Amino acid sequence: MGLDEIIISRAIIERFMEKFLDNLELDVAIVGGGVSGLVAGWRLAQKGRKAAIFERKLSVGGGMWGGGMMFNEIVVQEEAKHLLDELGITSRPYDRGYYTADAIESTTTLASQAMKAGVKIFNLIHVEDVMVRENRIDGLVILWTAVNMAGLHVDPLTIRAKHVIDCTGHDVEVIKIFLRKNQPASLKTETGGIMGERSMWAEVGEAKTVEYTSEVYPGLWVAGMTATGTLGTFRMGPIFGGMMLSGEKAANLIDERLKK
Ligand code: 48F
Repeated sequence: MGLDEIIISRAIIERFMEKFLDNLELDVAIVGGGVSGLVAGWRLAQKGRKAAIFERKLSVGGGMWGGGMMFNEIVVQEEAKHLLDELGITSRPYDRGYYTADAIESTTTLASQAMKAGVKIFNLIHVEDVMVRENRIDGLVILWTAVNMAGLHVDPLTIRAKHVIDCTGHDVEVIKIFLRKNQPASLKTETGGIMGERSMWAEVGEAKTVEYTSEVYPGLWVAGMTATGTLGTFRMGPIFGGMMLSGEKAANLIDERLKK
């Protein structure tokens, strides 16, 4: 066949715009395409919910690519092994309930399964704010990452969502922005504010991160390291079961809520 550059350009623009327009109104907007965000998106899409992930970087996967200190293997504990199996990620038993998996296979398979389940991923988009209506989160304010990096004076666009999950990891980005812009709003935490991440203690950190995965303000949820940092517990380091279980828990809780 002959190739026409303009047809190629038109195909990209039209198909992207179709996808983008179709995702302006969502059941769930997930901020951050790292481990917890991808698992949450995967599970929500499996349950038939309209969910999309907004990731500011070129690639999704967050902290999973690099394993521990760039040794590209991840460790997952027994409690989350069912998720590796369900996703089709090859794992190997290591010792008494610990499993290892290749970090690249884990990341690419998770992203692929999330997309195949039906979640849409928009990369290169920075979430810079939320929309709030009558004491409830109403959606996201988004801008191209490149615009943000260049410091250009360009106004953003918006996504309406019934629920927003902050899966931005250690940065706790959406929660921070929300608190800064909506004083005197407070979160469902001990102080009403961000409790802060503590030093490393894998066992407690993993369990608490899953326990703390919750709605901290009407319509605003925390999962993954954002739950760790918002409700305040120990970091867990290079073990990924808690992140995966946290994403799954957020999806299940929101799905239940959407049924009401
Ligand atoms: O860091 P990340 O994977 O978060 P997570 O799901 O998992 C944490 C683990 O990777 C690891 C760990 C435990 O094993 O300690 O660090 O909690 O993914 C966070 C994603 O959010 C994106 C960021 O680029 C990354 O891919 N992100 C952060 N801020 C924004 C954002 C933002 N404002 N807008 C869009 N994406």
